[in-house]
Amino acid sequence: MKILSTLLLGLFGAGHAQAANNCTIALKGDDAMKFDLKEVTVSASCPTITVQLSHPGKMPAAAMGHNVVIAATKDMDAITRDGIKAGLPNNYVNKADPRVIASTKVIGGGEKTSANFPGKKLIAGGDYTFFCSFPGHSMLMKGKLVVTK
Ligand SMILES: [Cu+2]
Repeated sequence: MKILSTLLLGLFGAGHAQAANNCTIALKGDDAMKFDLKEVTVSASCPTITVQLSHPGKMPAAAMGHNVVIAATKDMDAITRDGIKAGLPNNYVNKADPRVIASTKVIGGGEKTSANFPGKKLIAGGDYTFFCSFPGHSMLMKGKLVVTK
């Protein structure tokens, strides 16, 4: 029993060490208007952070489209409001908005997309949120982006 718990501790320890240097934000957004994760941890020391989004649903982008926007939590509401004005042709993001740290295009069921940004755009310990800026979705489709050094 003692050996087993030591082994488990070892596994958990390794898992945490890996998470500390994570450079990928991988999310799924489905027809139920949900992301599969509520929290993702990335490192500000990553030269490049990759945002990966897949939509395992069936509904088209115009009806149940999803994107991923990375921003400071305090900017989420304003970015979402401006994104609605920008519309679907602009992926519900105002491209000139300096508050948007990163964003993917809007995809529908069966599609995948990704976007990259430098880790240095994030500050370790900062208050960041990932969310979908499709109108009405950020109420449910959001999560905490934890940033380590
Ligand atoms: Cu969405």
